[in-house]
Amino acid sequence: MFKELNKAKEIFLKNKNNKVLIATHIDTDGLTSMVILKKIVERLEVDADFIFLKQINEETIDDIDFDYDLIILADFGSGQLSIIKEKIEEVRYNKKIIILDHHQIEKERVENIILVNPLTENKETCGAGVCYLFAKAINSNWIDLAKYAVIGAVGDVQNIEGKLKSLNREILCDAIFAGDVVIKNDLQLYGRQTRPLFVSLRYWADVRTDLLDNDLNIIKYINYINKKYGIDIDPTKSLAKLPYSYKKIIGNELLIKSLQYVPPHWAKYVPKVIFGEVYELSYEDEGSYLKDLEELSTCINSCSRYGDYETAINILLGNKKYYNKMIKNLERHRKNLREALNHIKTEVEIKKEKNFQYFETDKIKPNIIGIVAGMSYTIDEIDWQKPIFAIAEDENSYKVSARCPKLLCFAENIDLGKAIKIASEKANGSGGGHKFASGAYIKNKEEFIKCLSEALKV
Ligand SMILES: [Mn+2]
Repeated sequence: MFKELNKAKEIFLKNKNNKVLIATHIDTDGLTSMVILKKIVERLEVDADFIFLKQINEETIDDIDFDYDLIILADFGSGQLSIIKEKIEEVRYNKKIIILDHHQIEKERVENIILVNPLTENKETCGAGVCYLFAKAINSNWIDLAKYAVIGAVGDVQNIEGKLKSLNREILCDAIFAGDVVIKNDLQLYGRQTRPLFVSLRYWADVRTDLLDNDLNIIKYINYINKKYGIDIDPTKSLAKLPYSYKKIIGNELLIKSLQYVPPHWAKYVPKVIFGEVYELSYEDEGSYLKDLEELSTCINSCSRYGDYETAINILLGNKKYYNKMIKNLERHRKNLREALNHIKTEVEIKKEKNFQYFETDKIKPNIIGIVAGMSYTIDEIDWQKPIFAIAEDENSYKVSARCPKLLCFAENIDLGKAIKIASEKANGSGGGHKFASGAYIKNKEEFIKCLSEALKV
């Protein structure tokens, strides 16, 4: 990979005075990739244009203008090598393409493509992580960009096991050394800075207990803990405001409770979904939506998933003028998620198969269907010990998003990325992703469902 990084750097510097096109994905990782690349071209005074793409496929490949002297793709491209190759041949593109990515690599050798991907040496980082390593290859002093890679890694849930590892760990160290990011140990509950504790507990779905979506039980539970330990946890305070000693007590109690709800062979993985590291931006205010990286990632998604890249990028760049706009976007995003969940609860049939479950809808927009699929584990009717596939209509095809609980992923060795790739290719589509979260675009949903059960066994 470092050989490829150096090659990429060499070619980039050779094109310093030429026209460069940079295309990135639209999620948090794609946007942080874009910010890093934007900083690089600014610092080197390179003339570059930027575009965002939801994905690369036979149709969207035409949105990439092959008149540029150099094309850089970030946070996608590895899985679309044959589509890119076809296009290169069609337009007789004889210049270079640099791919900075971390997705599964399609087995296809393409001349003129420099592929930088940590999977080639079994390491882990996100798209923005690869962009950061690219930046560092150019100038090793640019550790001020490391924080964007850490945000990208959290956005891509690479901290799934409670901490960032592998290359992400090294990048995290740079971000800490630069003074931008701090690590804390905390409970793995969402909303550490901005939600009352009882709300964080309400939506905690990594283990389905009697606390899920049940405020009355949560308040009783906190009272019980307070009495048992002679302490005074205030459930209306955010997690970030609680003393560490209280969090340890809550965590231990949560562990004891959770163990009653999981199959025996899952038990050893439960601590990982309760305790772990969290990451914060050192320079943001306590209680701000931008402080905790998980929450920040939601903010970025709430802009970028609806096409408001300007706000997302400016928030990442620290431009506070965009804070109110972002909050408005966040409120709209939350409202859409709430409505989508309600729609699943009341109007959608959850179809249960032996080793998975799925639902179909034409009411949830493809841009949030993946997030909604993940949140659907807060719904009673969804079996929390099986993967879920959500199928949404998208113009003339279907967008499928798959999710599974972290514990299922740890204990059962499920690989949703592999499964969705196999099944989607049999359904006139394409897809891929990670073990616990993946997505696809397909034409034939009956065929897709038919193939899925087998694909999940591979
Ligand atoms: Mn990514």
